[in-house]
Amino acid sequence: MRTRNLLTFATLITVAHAQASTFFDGTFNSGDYTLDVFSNTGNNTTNNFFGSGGNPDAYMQIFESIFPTIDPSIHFVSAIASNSTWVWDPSTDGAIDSLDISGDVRTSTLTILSLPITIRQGGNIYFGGASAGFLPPKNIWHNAARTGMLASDFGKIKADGSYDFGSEPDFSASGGVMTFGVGMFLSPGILPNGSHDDLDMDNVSIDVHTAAVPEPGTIALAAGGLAFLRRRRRAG
Ligand SMILES: [Ca+2]
Repeated sequence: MRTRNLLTFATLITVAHAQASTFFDGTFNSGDYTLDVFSNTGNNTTNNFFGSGGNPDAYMQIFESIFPTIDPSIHFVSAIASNSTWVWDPSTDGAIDSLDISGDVRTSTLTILSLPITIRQGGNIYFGGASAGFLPPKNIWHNAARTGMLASDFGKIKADGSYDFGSEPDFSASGGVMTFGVGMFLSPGILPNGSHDDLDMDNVSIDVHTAAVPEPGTIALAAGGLAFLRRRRRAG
């Protein structure tokens, strides 16, 4: 009796694998941030950095004063503080599936409190926010968080400081390089003439989730065979 393995085979298996990367700031180096402001009525906006008083210690603030000569009922302002170290290139870092954002926010004015995250891409700036609640107590830190944000959850900031939610960033692999940041946005009528709005921020994080991609790191071998039994009988 003789047995022979006639066939063995191996199968290469690729495993879909989703990844996440996190940008975080709780210490706020002023050299990392660049402030851009868009408004239909002019602006008096500053990006301020403090070493104490945050949650804890260092925090960052965007401060907007409304000129006494400006009619607040028409006043739009969008202030964007982009972080030059928060850069994502979809062509090399991967297409983005979704974003999770979180941060501690505080204001000395009684306005709607939220954490606005901004994306600069291809000369445009987009923003999307996480709410910390409607008219929360002022001068108290609140956490604002939102998960699963898609490109459609962001809208483009227009040159006059208003927003267009019909235009969104490109999260695909062919999308341009993105620089993330934070911002503060005032819509008409929020504040009375001659007053101000400020947004303090600490522990800001952005989790970038990439789309599932083939991962060649896992190889599974499977072996099988056909056994042929050949009997020969020889008549003696
Ligand atoms: Ca801090």
